[in-house]
Amino acid sequence: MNISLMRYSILSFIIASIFVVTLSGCGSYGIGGPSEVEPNNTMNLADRVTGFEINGVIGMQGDEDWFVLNSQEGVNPTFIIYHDPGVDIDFEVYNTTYGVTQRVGSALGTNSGDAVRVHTPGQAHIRVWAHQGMGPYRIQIMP
Ligand SMILES: [Ca+2]
Ligand SMILES: [Ca+2]
Repeated sequence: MNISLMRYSILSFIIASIFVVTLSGCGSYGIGGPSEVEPNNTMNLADRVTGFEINGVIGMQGDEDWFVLNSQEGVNPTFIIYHDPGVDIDFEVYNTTYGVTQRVGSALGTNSGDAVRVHTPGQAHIRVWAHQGMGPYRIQIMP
């Protein structure tokens, strides 16, 4: 590779990198996982989940992911979260009955495999965030 070609390659790489960083930082929401469409950082923007698994990504510092369930969880579901070691991703569950929203449980431990069993007679929402680090996570829903 001659010098000018190398310069061109390096320049292209830098421009491409800036482009990717700009895109992923767009609106400060970060990239999403298969179960989510960013932005979903508030309860009003929650992504609807109809299955029994949520696959998301805490894509950047401050990313928060909200999901609304479709009643597939039943009234006494257990939620288990899995994530990479060295990353601390937490979640909490909210129940809304007759327009009143209450937090009914949270998994604030540091380990992958943290679980919580809750009572959700109404509409269930899940809020996910990172206490430390960032990366992908999976939440299993067990009715
Ligand atoms: Ca996300
Ligand atoms: Ca988000």
